[in-house]
Amino acid sequence: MPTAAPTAAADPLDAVVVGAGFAGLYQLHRLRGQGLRVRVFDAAEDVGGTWYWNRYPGCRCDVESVDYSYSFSPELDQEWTWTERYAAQPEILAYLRHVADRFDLRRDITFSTSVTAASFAEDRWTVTTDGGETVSARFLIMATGCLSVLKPPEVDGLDRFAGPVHHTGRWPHEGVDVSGRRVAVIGTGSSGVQSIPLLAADAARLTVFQRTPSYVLPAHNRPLTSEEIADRKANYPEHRAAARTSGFGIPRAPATGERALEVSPAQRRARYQGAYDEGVLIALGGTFADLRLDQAANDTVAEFIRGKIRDRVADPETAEALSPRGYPFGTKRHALDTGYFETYNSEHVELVDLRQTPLVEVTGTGVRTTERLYEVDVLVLATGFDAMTGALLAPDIRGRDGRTLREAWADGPRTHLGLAVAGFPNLFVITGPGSPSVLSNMVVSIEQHADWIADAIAELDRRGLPTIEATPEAEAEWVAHVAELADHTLLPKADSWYIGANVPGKPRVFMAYLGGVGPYRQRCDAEAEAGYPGFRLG
Ligand code: NA7
Repeated sequence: MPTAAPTAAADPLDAVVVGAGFAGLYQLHRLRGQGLRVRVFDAAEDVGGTWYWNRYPGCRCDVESVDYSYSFSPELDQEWTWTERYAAQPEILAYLRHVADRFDLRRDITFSTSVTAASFAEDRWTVTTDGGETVSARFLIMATGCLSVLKPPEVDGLDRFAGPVHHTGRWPHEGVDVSGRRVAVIGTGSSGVQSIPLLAADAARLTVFQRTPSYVLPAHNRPLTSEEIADRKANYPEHRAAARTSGFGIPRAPATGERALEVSPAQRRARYQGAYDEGVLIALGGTFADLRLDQAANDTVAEFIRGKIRDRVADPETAEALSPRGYPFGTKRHALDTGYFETYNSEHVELVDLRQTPLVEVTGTGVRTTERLYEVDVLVLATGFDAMTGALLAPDIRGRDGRTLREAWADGPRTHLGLAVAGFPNLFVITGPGSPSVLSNMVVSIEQHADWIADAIAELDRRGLPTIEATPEAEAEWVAHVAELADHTLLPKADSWYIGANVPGKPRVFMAYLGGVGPYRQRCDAEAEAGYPGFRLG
């Protein structure tokens, strides 16, 4: 039975939250807990965000399950039991569905609905959806995820291809049967690295089109033992607390401060080998203090990884083509793999090096490079996302005086603390540009932001104030600080999605805060404790 769409007047919401992934679910739970009326919109048919959409074979998190999970509920920690060291997508989605049910979140979520526009006037946001609905709320909270708007490859003819074309970020729910078929994969970032071994296992022939080889380290994924689970369940509070003050949102022993070139080559190698064997995303980068800072130091770890690729790939030419060169380790997102390099030892798997023979077009029957046409039946695009700003700029968001967010960010994203934007009162961004976000354990960063936002709203309500807005001065200072931290490192050197380089025409601005999760939390807490000096409270 159709229901009447609520009108702005009939539906005096406190907050609209856009997105029902890790961020939106927890934000809803928090705000509801302080008695606010909240409505969440999500384009998907169910909760899950990135874990709803990314269903490609092999999709799994590369932060350990026991770290990549909510910390806000000790009961949830005890009830939920992860089965693998690195949970696969179906298990993470099941976890988020469980969270939605357990905390009765679905009743405030409208699914299959995108927010298309939002404008601020008279202390409220008016939010419009693609369902034609308009709602009004005091606060607009973007929980849209950092990697949710797809980036297709820049190649002509995709629409001419006769067979199925699937982006890894929109994989069909029923799966894709590639058995006996010739499959092409374009892209060798995390999604390519994870899916290629499984696609190869079923396909008759697999052709991988690689533009930039990734630094790839073994995940050493495995089932968790009952002892490990019992131990973690007994120690969750300590572990969660350590995550919150750590550098990446993952508890690790503090770095020693030792520099890579201070030790002998044998000592260096032993240190790298130990980290390589650990199978932890941040272990290798944490072996020496200067790997992110000094090219010569970084060269040593890059060469160590290239040596491992030579060990794992039988054909020397293929090994060389798979070896990352020309950008430092850790400056583009590296990946954890299970059997990635060994896949290229199979007769039916072929690597096409697009640096030697660039893509020309997709035809009705396959993919053409400058060298030849590769005929295939299925085309897989593992070509990534319009990262960090894509989903924030997709709706038409208008702040004070009708100024659009697209105008405000024409030269790159600008935020105060990655949380708020000058000229856009009562708009909050969860894990926005200028916060640790993608350079951290996302769940830890999400919880921190959702808590900070909920506390800020509670403070406004306590003081009876309608609005909170970042000042242009605080924003400018924060933008400069984020850039300065990045410029101190090797990270801006690479053409990565951290800096917008994967999307033609996107401003080249380093978008993540590099000061670390713990110090960043302290900075945000200090802002609140000092009465929000970087904000105007109206
Ligand atoms: P990524 O990491 O952005 O990887 C995309 C890959 O697709 C990467 O190898 C790109 O090469 C390649 N690509 C993109 N456009 C093209 C074109 N036009 N031609 C050829 N190759 C292309 O996305 P993922 O989905 O793998 O991973 C996203 C994140 O998910 C990951 O970082 C983790 O945080 C989890 P390029 O490097 O641009 O030369």
